Amino acid sequence: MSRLIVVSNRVPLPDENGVPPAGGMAIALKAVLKKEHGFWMGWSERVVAEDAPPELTPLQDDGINYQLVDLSQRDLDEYYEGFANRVLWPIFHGRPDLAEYSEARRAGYHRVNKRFAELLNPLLRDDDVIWVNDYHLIPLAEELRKLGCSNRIGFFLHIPWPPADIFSTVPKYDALLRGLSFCNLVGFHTDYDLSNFLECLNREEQGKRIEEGFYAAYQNEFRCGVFPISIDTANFESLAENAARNERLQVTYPRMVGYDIAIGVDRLDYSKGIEKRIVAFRDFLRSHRERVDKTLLLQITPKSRASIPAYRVVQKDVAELVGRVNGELGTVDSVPVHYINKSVGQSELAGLYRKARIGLVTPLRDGMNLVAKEYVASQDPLDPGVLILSRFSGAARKLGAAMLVNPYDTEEMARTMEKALVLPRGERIDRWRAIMTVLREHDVHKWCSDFLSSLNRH
Ligand code: GDG
Repeated sequence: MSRLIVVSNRVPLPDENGVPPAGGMAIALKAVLKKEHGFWMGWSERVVAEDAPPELTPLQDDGINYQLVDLSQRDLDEYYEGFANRVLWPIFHGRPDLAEYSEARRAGYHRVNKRFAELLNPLLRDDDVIWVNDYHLIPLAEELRKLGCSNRIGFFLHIPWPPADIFSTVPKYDALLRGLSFCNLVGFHTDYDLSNFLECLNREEQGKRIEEGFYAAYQNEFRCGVFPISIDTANFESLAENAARNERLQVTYPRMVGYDIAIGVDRLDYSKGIEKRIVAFRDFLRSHRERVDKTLLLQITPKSRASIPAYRVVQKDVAELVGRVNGELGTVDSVPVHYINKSVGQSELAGLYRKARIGLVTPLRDGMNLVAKEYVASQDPLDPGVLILSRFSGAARKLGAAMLVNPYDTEEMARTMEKALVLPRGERIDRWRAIMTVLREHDVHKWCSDFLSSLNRH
């Protein structure tokens, strides 16, 4: 029987408190792995000496087999934090001005991908199917092929693929395009990402469409496709429905009763548009003074990549902005922006989504954005809140029934907040139903099975 081998930088093991990760992707892939008896390979989160011999540590948790790779501090600095998060992440999100390229980082990225391949290859059986996830591991398929691996390899990109002019600001970008051509299937969230990728191939005069969905480049032939990721919709619906019993929510929510809540939930990242959202909220309150003391923005923002300078800047800027807005519009007994710089539990989060009249999901650029989908799935069907969604998120492509906004236009966002708050219940229900039809048909299990059946097809 063929096995599924999932490879990603991080693996979904429980945290130090034994809490399993809440992400839909982990839930869906774990369900498939349980059936197909494969394993999940990724970084062990252990940092070892540079001269430690490379080895894999097997581990079992919750019925899933893992194979874990240790990395040295230099590996992390160059591969993970360096090339992946300081070069690829900003450029793929349209911010080449924030990229901090160095040749050492690029070399470290390729070195760690090669090491992943050398460790994985001896474990493979002939009919294993390999699913590589995300921008950390773009060169992995090529490294595996160099070692003689002829297994089926699929790659899925969780972040946007940028337009060709932006992509080509990555020094030696050609190696990334060539690397992906060694896969059998390359998957993206949206048609736009796919067409950007194909444009990059064409510019190199490498890419050629052979037939629908099949392409040739760098002497390789491979399939490309669009697979919009989603959430475990049914699970989120019942989580939100039952959240009223959540102990934390029973303590926190009573303090917000009587307020119209707008909720934002994002890792603290410059791509998420948090500052422009707060400015828009401030402008909305400035032009609707009657709503001050009656409306609050609950911004839940766990820290992320705090050792990277661009992230420290956004952390400081957001905190200062929140202080200024609360200073200007707060009163003795109320503050307009509740800014929480840490993570909250998933059941409490689902309960807070349900209580919020507005879901504010306004990234400047986002591959998909799962928060948008979680917010809608958490609503009370008889009295749902309204999703305000950035046009530049992958989610906007299928969720046209949300109120779509340009996240750079803070005045438009402010006006849309007022419109959302006065939207009649009938229209809120219509919009909610239209989105739920999409989310129920296209949940994360469908994402997973669509990708795997395309990978297994020939
Ligand atoms: C990347 C792409 C793409 C956040 N804060 C808390 C919390 N979260 C959870 C949310 C959601 C997840 O984290 C964030 O997912 P997103 O999709 O919004 O964003 P990224 O982390 O940037 O993910 C993105 C995704 O990959 C999948 O392909 O959609 O475009 O950038 O699930 O709920 N969860 C809890 N507490 C928090 O405080 N429990």
